[in-house]
Amino acid sequence: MQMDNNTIYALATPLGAGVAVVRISGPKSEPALRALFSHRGDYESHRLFHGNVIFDGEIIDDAMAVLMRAPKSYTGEDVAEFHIHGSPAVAKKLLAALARLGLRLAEPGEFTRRAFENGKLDLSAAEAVMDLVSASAEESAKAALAQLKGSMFLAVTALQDELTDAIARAEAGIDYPEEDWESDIADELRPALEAIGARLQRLIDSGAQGRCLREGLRVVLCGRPNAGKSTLLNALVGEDRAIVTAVPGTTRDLIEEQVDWKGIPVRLIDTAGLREATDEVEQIGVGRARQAIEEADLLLALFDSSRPLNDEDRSVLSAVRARPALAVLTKGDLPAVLSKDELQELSGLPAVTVCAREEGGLGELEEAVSRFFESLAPADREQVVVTNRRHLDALCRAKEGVEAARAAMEQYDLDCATIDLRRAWSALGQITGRTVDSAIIDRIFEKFCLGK
Ligand SMILES: Nc1nc2c(ncn2[C@@H]2O[C@H](COP(=O)(O)OP(=O)(O)OP(=O)(O)O)[C@@H](O)[C@H]2O)c(=O)[nH]1
Ligand SMILES: [Mg+2]
Repeated sequence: MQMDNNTIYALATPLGAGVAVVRISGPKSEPALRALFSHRGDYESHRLFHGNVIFDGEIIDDAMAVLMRAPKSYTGEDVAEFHIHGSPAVAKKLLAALARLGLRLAEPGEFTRRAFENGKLDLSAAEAVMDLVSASAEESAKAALAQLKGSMFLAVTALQDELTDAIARAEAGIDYPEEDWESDIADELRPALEAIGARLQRLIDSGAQGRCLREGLRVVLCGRPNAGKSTLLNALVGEDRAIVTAVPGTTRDLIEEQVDWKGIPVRLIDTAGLREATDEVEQIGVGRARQAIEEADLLLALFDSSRPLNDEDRSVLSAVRARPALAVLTKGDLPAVLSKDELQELSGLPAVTVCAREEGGLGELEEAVSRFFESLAPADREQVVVTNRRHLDALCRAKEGVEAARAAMEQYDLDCATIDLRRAWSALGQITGRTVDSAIIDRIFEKFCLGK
């Protein structure tokens, strides 16, 4: 076979798994398959054949192989796959054989890039492939899969189409500046732009849950020294992660552990007890705790049920005021001085009682956290959830453009409004790939791993 730079190959599975898949895409896929696989005769498309992988007279492996003819394949080109045993030695031999046949090792993301270029995937779906490959928890994977199926693409393409209409109408007003036209057009466009702005806002709002799916829900444990924060963290992660002592002010640094609750990725963060610290190390620790409280998605404010509420507790209450928070009564095994009703009354927060030492109430706490997470979801179940930061940025820029256009419209300034609407349109193009410049596309595919 001749050198062929257009046919690429790569190992598509991680090394060391039970089965390894070597994927080939391009015009020489079938000749390469025939050169290396023992099956003779016809390769019916999309059918798995059993046989030997042979190169230079040596049987490399007993394997399965499949040919997927263009255009019904992942990349839209002819694609062949070898499903071989997972030994690194076998995979290495097969990859070396493909190189000897003159095929080229794929660059990271090159298969998915070809799929995009051949119209098999839109840009948001291509990015979803990457999110799906790296998703750690079930809910994150589900959101990526929905995006892969194109729901994001459809929603944003529809918005782009409506903006195209609006731009065309506004331009008509500029081209035929007869009397009163401009105000007629502005009146006509006002409700359309308001609706587009509202839909953009809904997508942006869904980003709160989307970001939590991508990066994990940041749940910060805070409270006065000795409230039982570190004990609770240890009980929730099921190991002795943080030091626990009876000395108030034990924890100084932030301690973070990731858990998976009902498919939601949760980042639990233990902090130093909040008080007026005198020693320098503790002061730094309290500063970090306050910073973590600022950045939390959800606060768990801990109160010792066996002690009366003191000034430190009251300053904890003011630190969590107006933030998303749950009150947690700790040390449920000790005689209670502070009751749940009293705490709910004082804090205005829903409260949960736990006994971390005996692992009591932990299920109820997990329930409360996952209910909070659900509350971040858009009310409409059909609504697309934005999980990708780049998409969120683009949506925010589009929203700004639409708002600027609405303001310009109020001044009957159709020139400015058109420029703003075009800006909004291009921002959305960065999600759908319509008008995306190639620099952006390069940046997206670079982040892919090999074989995808
Ligand atoms: N009886 C009982 N004691 C507990 C429980 N949880 C924590 N304690 C005790 O309370 C003390 C303080 O617990 P920690 O978990 O270190 O408290 P903390 O909030 O992390 O304290 P700092 O790191 O100092 O801010 C320790 O002596 C724990 O053993 C509980 O559920 N029951
Ligand atoms: Mg602690």
